[in-house]
Amino acid sequence: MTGIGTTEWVMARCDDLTRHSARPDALERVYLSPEHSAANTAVRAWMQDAGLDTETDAAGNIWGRRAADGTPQRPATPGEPALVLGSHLDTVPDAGRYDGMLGVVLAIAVAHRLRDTVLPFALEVVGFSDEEGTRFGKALLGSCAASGQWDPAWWDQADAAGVTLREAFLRFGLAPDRVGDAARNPADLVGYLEAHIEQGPVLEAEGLPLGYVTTIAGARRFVLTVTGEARHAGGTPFARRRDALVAAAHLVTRIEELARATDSLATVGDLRVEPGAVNVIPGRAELTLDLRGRTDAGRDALWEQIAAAGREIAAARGVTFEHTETHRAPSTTCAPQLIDAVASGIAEATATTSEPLGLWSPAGHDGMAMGAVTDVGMLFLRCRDGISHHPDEHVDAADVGVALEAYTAAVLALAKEIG
Ligand code: HGY
Ligand code: MN
Ligand code: MN
Repeated sequence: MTGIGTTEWVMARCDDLTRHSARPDALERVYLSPEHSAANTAVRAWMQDAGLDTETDAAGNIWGRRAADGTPQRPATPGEPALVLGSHLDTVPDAGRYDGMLGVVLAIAVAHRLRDTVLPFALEVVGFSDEEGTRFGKALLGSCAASGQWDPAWWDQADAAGVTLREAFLRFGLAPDRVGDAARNPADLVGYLEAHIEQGPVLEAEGLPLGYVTTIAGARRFVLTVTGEARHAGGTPFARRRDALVAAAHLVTRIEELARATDSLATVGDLRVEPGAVNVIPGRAELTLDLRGRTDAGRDALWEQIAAAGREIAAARGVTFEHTETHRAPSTTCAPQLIDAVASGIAEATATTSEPLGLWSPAGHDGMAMGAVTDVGMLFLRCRDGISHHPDEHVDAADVGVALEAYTAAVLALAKEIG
């Protein structure tokens, strides 16, 4: 592969990965899909071009590894702790091409740049298979498997077509009862260092191409169900109605009111109504709720207020309110040693004397799972107008070039520190 490890190569690979989509008109690549398999195949080849031996683990994550002396080595080879670089390859519906994918491709490029450099640790690159949780609800499934946090209760989560996670595993060629084999031994890990677009406006507002992450916001996700009575839109006077959609609409605006009064964030991303006919009063409304906060306590306090509001609205409108939690991940503080390495990498790459900027990430990342087994650090890249989870997601090639230098320098700074 010509130019491997260059900015042009990185940008072109992110473009390549947009080919592996479930839709011809938009980018959508979910866990255990044919597109997931195709993306893994493409990334595996690029890892091998970068001098890594590769393997798909028992949860569908794609890994590459080289030993400390630079020789290709089977991923998860015990005995030589590894620094893991990487991000995720799955997407939200109608996604941008950099959320996740840029981090995986940058990690491969850094591995190539260091292929002839002896390090005090092995180097691994991972493409996690399900950070978004788009298909089954629970997010971070790939990194939860890698960090030994798989919960058997997840097997029965089903996608929109009713295919359970267990069934999807089998169809993908994975063995559900072997998912535990993906768990990495903490003793075999030096740390997890991810590069990712900021997915927010701060770096652009500060006029900076890069920053380091201090903490990643903790997240919880729910399905909220409001049940009333489906009735004739003409024959049912208002006094007799138990309209699930009107009650849900009140709840949606109440959720925003409550969240705006805190420093947490709440989003209702999807609302489905049954039976969904123009002349039938909705009998059932199902909403998704995404909650995240600077602290888990703040996030959880907001949830208690939202649940209380749901109960109040249900009582007032004669409907029922139920909730199911589908995902929870703790706020994660990045390790000082990795923060120092990333900050020194940024300082070297941007040749500035000013202190690199540290910022918290309201966006979730695989580091929230990997933090259970190893130190976590993140390098953020500026993205235009903070846009993400949208096809207009954009990074400047110049910023990617600086990130390549900073990411490489961060690995070398850590090597020097540890070596
Ligand atoms: O939802 C998030 O914050 C991440 O993009 N999965
Ligand atoms: Mn995302
Ligand atoms: Mn992401």
